[in-house]
Amino acid sequence: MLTPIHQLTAIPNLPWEDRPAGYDGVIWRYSRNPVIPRDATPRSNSIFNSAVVPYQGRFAGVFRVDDTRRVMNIHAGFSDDGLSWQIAPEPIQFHCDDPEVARFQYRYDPRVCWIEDRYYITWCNGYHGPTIGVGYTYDFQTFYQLENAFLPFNRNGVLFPRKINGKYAMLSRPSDNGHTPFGDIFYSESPDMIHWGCHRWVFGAGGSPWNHTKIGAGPTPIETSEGWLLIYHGVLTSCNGFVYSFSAALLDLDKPWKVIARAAPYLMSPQTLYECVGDVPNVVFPCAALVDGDTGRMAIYYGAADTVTALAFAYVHELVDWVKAEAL
Ligand code: BMA
Repeated sequence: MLTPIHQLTAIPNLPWEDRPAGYDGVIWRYSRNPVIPRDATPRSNSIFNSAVVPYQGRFAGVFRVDDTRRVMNIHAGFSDDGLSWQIAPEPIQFHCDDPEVARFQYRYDPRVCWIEDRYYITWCNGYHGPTIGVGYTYDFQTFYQLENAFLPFNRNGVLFPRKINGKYAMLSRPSDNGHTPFGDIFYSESPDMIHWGCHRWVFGAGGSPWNHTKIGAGPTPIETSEGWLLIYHGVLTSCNGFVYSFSAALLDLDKPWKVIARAAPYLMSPQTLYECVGDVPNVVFPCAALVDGDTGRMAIYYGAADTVTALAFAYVHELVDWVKAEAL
C-alpha cells in the first residue's frame, strides 16, 4: 500500500531508472554513475557531497567543489534533467550585512531546502573551526548569508522544509575540530533563522556497528504520514580507517527529536569502484533526496569517495515500510 506523502509536489522530470530486473532491494544505483565527474569545472579536484532541488521546471543546486589547491568551497549549478550539470567555475559570493559573518576559512557539504518563499542553504562553514553556515537565495544567482547557526564545532546542519510548532527547525551534529571520532544528531529550533535553541538529542551513533563511530543527517527530511523520513550517514571505524554508509529513520512529525523507527541495517554502503576508490576511499555521503509527489519516486544524490557525485533511486513508500520492517 502507498504511504501517503505530504506536501510533496510533482517532479515529472525527476531523474529515474527502474529497479533492475531480478533485483528486489529497496534502493538501487543509477547505471551510469557517477553523474558528476571530478573535473566538471576547470579547476576542480573533486565535486561531491552536493545538494540539488527542482527549480522552475529544471534543477538547481549547490555543489561542494574542492579545487586543485584543495581549497573547499561551494558553487551554484543548473541542469535540465538532473543528470547533466553546468556548475559555475567560481564559488558562490554571499551578500552579507555584517562583514564579520562573511569571514570563513572553508565551506563544504551544502544542503538546500525550500522553505516558504526561498531556498535556504546550510553548509559546514569554517569560522575558527567547523560550524553551520546559513544563507538563502531566490534564484541561485544572488545569495545572502545569515549568522552562523551555532558556535564551533558543528557539522551536518540540515533544515526541515517547514516550520514545526511555529519555529524553523534544524538537525545538526556537534563535533570537534578534526576528523571527529564521535557524534550524535541533535534538533534545534529558531523563531527567525538567526537564534537557535531548545536543543534536543535525537539519536546517537552506535545503533548498529555500521554507524558505531558517528552519524550525521543527510538530505532535507521528507514529510510522510508515518513521520519525517530522515536519511542519515553513519561511520564505522575499520582497521583501515572510516567507512561511510547511510540508512534511514522515521521521526515524529510534531516532536522530531522522538524516533519512531530506525533501521538496523545500512541502506547503502560503499561497494562500487567509484565509492571505494578516490581521494577518501569507502564513502557514500547523501546530501539531497528529491521525491516526485505523484509517484513516490526518489532520486538520492550522494558523494562517492569524496571525489564524484552519484545517484541512487528508491520509492518513498517502500523506504518507509523498510525502515519500519527493519527497525532496531
Ligand atoms: C567528513 C566530511 C565529509 C567527508 C567525510 C569523509 O568529516 O568532511 O565531507 O565526505 O568526512 O571524508
